[in-house]
Amino acid sequence: MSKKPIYVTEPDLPPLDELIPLLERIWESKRLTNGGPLHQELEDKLCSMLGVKYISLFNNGTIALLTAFKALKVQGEVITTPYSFVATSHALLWNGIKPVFVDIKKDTFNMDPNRIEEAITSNTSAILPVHCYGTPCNTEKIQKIADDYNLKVIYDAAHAFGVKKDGVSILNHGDLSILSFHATKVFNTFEGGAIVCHDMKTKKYIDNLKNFGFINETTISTCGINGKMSEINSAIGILQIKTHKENIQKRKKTHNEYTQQLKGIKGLEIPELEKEETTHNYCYFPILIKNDFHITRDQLYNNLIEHNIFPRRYFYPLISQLQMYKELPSSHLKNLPIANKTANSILCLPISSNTSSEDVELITDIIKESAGL
Ligand code: T4K
Repeated sequence: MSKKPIYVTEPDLPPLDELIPLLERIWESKRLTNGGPLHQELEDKLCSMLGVKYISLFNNGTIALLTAFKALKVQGEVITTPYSFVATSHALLWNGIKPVFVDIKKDTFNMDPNRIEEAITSNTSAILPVHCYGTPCNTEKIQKIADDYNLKVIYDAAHAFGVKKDGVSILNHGDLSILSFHATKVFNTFEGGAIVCHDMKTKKYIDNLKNFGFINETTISTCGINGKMSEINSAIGILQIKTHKENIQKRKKTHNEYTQQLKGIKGLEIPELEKEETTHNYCYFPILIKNDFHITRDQLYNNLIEHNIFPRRYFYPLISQLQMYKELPSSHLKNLPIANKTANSILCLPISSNTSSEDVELITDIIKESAGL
């Protein structure tokens, strides 16, 4: 039994004394939002840290996603994954776009590129893949299909902050990528998000869209939204950059400790998300609880909760099973066997830069006991 609750994650917080001088700058300037100096500084710093050309900060990842589809004037149908956080598909529905779900690959949890072409119709205008748990999608295959059928690609990269493939940021793929800086993410600004794009013209349009469509005091060019990140959130982000690398290393240590402790348990699979060519961010530690485990996934989930440990079943239920999606033809479970099986066996164990070796030992001891060991 853990004395303190251990949640699926714990946010990184910058030292308060480092925040005070930035708050003083805000108080002095009285510039609280609408693209102030800290907002500009964070955009510049993130571009060089992530290795991307242009970034537009947002007040959260969901509004960034909504805006991305507006920015590219996507309509009709968009091919996406049911195995994600609801925001992925909600962004489509809010834009009046019909999601078309395709199954995932069992080794990556990402959209299976081999299932995309059969889902394309004359109404398809884009693909919305998710780099689930920070594991890169097969960007080459997806881009090839997009090029062949003249489709846009918008990556939901909410989990993929800092992830690289062959030394290059995966945010450089597709037309746009969306990040989330929510409290539960590896890089947080309390609430926040961003769109990464590859040219200045697109960035300008996105910045215009996130500020109601204002060009100047009297000219509103388009039906925009309020998606702006405030100066306080930007200040938090600037400070988080300083400790980010160190925090990822701490997560890596926890990841390795879990892997060491849990290997070889019957019915428990540790997916190999970390590939040689990728720089991982260790945002989640998913395990799969199969039918031949001693108890069911939900019994294990409840056992852990009884011990004051709070893992999460990300992503159960599938988005396609939710009331607002389940009548879509592509939501039929026959179309999504791997996603369905995965949703029923997934468990994300607690991981953060504050997870201690003792926490891991406690959690893995309960799992071993639950496995009848
Ligand atoms: N696309 C994908 C693929 C996403 O995963 C997400 C968000 C988005 C898009 C949308 O981005 P945002 O609009 O959120 O920027 C959480 C997060 O709220 C959500 O951001 C995230 N994905 C999703 C995977 O997880 P919940 O409902 O599980 O959050 P909650 O509040 O239950 O938090 C989980 C645990 O974290 C808590 O038990 C304790 C800890 N926690 C949480 C908060 C909010 C803290 O310690 N402090 C905190 O302030 O959705």
